[in-house]
This record gives sequence, C-alpha cells and structure tokens, in this order.
Amino acid sequence: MYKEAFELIQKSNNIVLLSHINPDADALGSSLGLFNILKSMNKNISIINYTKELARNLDFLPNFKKIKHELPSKIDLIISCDSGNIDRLGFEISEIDILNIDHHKSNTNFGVINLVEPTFPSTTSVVYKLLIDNEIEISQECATCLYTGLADDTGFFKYESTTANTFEIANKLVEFGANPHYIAKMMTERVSLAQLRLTSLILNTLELTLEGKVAKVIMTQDMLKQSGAKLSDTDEIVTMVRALASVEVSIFLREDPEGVKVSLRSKNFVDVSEIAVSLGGGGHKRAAGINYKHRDFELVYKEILEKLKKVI
Ligand SMILES: [Mn+2]
Repeated sequence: MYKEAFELIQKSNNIVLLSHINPDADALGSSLGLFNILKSMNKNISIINYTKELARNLDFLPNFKKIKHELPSKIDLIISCDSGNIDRLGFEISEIDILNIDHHKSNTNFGVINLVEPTFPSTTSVVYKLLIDNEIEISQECATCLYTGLADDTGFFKYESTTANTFEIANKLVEFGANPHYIAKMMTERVSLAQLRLTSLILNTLELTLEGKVAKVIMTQDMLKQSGAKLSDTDEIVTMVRALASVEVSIFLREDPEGVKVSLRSKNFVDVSEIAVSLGGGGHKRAAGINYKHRDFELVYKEILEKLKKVI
C-alpha cells in the first residue's frame, strides 16, 4: 500500500497537502515534511490549512510561510495528514481523490488510499515509512518537520506510544539532520507573556470532581481578550492539568467563535477516544476532542461527566 500511495503521488500533477483545523505539530510537521520532499519534484504542490491563526511556536518549521488558507481551483490529489475524518479538514471536499495519512484510532478511512496506523506514535512516523519504503532520501528540512511531529505527539518521548521503534525513527531523523535541542527549544521555550497570563486565568477556573480524578478548566472569549493571547496559546493547558497527582482525566472547555471546543486527556486507563467518538468527536486513547456548535458549557460538561462516571 505504501508503494501504491507513492505511485498515486507520482502520477498526480496538482497536489494539495491538507491537515486538520487548529493544526498541531504533528499535523503541520507531516504535511510540511512531505511538502519539503515533493516541492523538488516537477509538480504543482500547495500546502493549505483552513485555520488562519497558526500556533506561533511552529513558525520555525521549514517552509512554514508557504502555508496558505484557500484551496486552489485545480486539484488532482489531496494528501490529508493527521486528520481523523474529512470534516476536520475544514473545507467542502467532493469528487477529489484523497490520500489519507494518519494514526488516529477513530479514522474513518475517507481516502482512496488510507495509510492509517493507530499503533504509530505520530502521523510523521507514517510519512517517514512512506518515504523510506519508497527509497526517498530524507532532507534535513524534512527530518526537522518529521522529528517535531514525533516529539510533540509523544510528549517529547514520555507517553505510552513511545516504544523502541519511536527512538529508532528519532535516531534516523537526527542522522538526517534534525536537531533535538533546537526543536525542543523552539517548541517549548518561546512562551509569550500574554500566553502565561491566559494560562493563569484558565488555571483559576480549575474544578475537581469524582474524588479528584477528574479536573476541568475553562476558557471564555473574555479571558482571551483580557490577556491578549491567541487561541492556539491554550494547546498545552489540558496536559498541564492532567499532571495533578490525583487526576485520571482532564477536561478543557474552550469557548471558540463557532462553539465549545473540548479537549480530553487521560493518564492511566480511561479511553477518552471512546468518549469523544460517542459524543461526535474523535482522537486517541489518551488524547481526544469534540467540537460543539453551541456554547452551553454546563450542558457539555454534564454530558462528558455522565460518560466518565461509567468508567471511573
Ligand atoms: Mn497526531
């Protein structure tokens, strides 16, 4: 299938690389990683994301500035990276071939070819396999992008998804030129004052329930305005809250212009992907999310808590 996937890329001329809305390091790392390889082939390649306000800490990824936000008129092939379903891409897409590259357990296999590997620690490691299996040389630019997605999705090699194979891929990517210290520094040590202030406002809303096993924090649009931070500045909060000793599941409810965005994280045994899928979202065992189209925080929290009570 990895050979077939590459043949599909080779025979397409107008290729669009897409990743999910509110893209994280793995979404942009996998699509930019491919962009940095495919741009040297004689093709019309564009890299697009629906979200205009991209996370600031990802701006060091090679060719980050090439990311645009509107689909071109002529497309032969869409390569979807790190998106569990077609709606998460943000655009109305019909009658265009999609190569679906992902590692979400909840992936709906919406492509003509689906390279979906739920046991892989990141989508960038699926892209890595695609390149290696087809004997494509990995450039330093590409290695930087792929390593960044791998490091971020494993919590910098901390999560259960981190295996010997993870380090094997990381090792190869470092040999191809990725710089772990530089990447870690760019990713985690450039927090803005506004971001720190917003974090403090959000942490002030912390509530514990079910004997301290569930932690909830919320963010309103007011907090965002008050701090001057960006929506993407909240990406790490739910993981931060999970770190509380008693907590098994952390919940972050964020008021977005479109509704409430829910992020769920678990520590040891709760499969938050199952909870998210049952409420219309998706994700992984330890990290999942749901997007609600309304802003009733109370109702959203109640729904999630009902589900959690059955498994905690
Ligand atoms: Mn991912």
